[in-house]
Amino acid sequence: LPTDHDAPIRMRSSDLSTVSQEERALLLRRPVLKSDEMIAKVKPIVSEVLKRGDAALLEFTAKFDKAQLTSTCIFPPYSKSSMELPLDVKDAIDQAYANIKKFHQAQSDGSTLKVETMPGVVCSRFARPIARVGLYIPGGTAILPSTALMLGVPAQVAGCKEIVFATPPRPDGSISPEVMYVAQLIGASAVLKAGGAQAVAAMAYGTETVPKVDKIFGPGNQWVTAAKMLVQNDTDALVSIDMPAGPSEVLVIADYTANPAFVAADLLSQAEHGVDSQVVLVAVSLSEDQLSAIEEQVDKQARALPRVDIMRQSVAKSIIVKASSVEEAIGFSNDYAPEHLIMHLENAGQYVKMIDNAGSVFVGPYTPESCGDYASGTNHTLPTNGYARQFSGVNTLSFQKHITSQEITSAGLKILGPVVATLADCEGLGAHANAVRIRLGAL
Ligand code: HSO
Ligand code: ZN
Repeated sequence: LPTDHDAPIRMRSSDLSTVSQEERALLLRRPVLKSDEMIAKVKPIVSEVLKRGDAALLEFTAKFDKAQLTSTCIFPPYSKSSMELPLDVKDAIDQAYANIKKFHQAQSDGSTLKVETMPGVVCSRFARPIARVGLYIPGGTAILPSTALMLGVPAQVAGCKEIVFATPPRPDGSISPEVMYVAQLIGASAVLKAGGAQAVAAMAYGTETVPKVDKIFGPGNQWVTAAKMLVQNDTDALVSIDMPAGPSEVLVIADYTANPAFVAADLLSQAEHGVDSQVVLVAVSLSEDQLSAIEEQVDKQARALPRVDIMRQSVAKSIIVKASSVEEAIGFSNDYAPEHLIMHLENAGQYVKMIDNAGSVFVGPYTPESCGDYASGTNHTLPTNGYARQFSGVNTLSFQKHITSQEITSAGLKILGPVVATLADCEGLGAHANAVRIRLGAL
């Protein structure tokens, strides 16, 4: 479609004080994802990889990524030439790695939880790494070595034994040096040169050369997301996934203290991700002048940025919601459950306790989302599409599972046994009751 380059790059406005319940519900909605249709489309790709392994994988890579490969994976030791980078980029990756590692190490659950529920009845719980994980690193319109860090670091910190990266190769068959450098930093055991549904299938089932994994992580386009959903439901694959993924989104709450240029910059940093990015500004009692200042900045900054054509489309689908108090704004945000929430508010920190639903929160004028996207330490793989209501972002515990354990002494069984026998009788499960009584009889 031809775009009108003179048309202003601007968002639509609504006012919470005048919208009906139905209109408010529409403001909270994301564009519908047709997951059934997509699952039907990826099914043949997934079955081909399951049936024909490497041969199918290489054919799909030739077809979709235009890369003619002779092997599916790169295994360590990775060559120095595959990760050659300018020194400033290397240093920046190293600093991001250190910060992300520090924050994710602090989340690691190394201790054993132990509780004596009755005298002689000790219950405990401890974490173990998921042995083999597959990390999908999108290619597409931007290379995302930051996603390699966000998935790779917690996998490494959690102690996963096998960490497989998957990322679409460039047409010459190579992988970006940034991604290779991160693979080396986090100790990835293989880099699968494939993308899309075919990469997900290869990791879910394994092929002659691609290691099978136990859990698949990472954002991706609709094909990747649908393939993840499909393999998760296949008991033969015996694989789980991190979370349902949808287009990236940000909700910015701004009051009269907000710097219009900062607000606009934050909105655009999310809008540049893709034409389907969701950007919402909740304006708290802003005057018309203050609102126009933000709108002018959106238009002006967007025109000067390299991905203006993407932003033109995503901004056009985005909304400004007028609220008359911070409480009303946060109430709307909690109902929207944004992936990212940025608070340009006077004393923003005092409102964090009111946030019930959000993937990650950015507090105050000097905390751009970009810092969390790359290098402050928090993870950028976060729940979208309203799933922040029930999902956490990727974190160290996403790469571990918990095992419970119990040890009961004979004294413990004397007091707990009768309780269990009664309940087992109640359910008519005599063998359960017997397993207790046979011991009580021996005591
Ligand atoms: N904002 C994106 C993550 C990202 N940003 C990667 C830049 N690179 C989704 O949370
Ligand atoms: Zn981003």
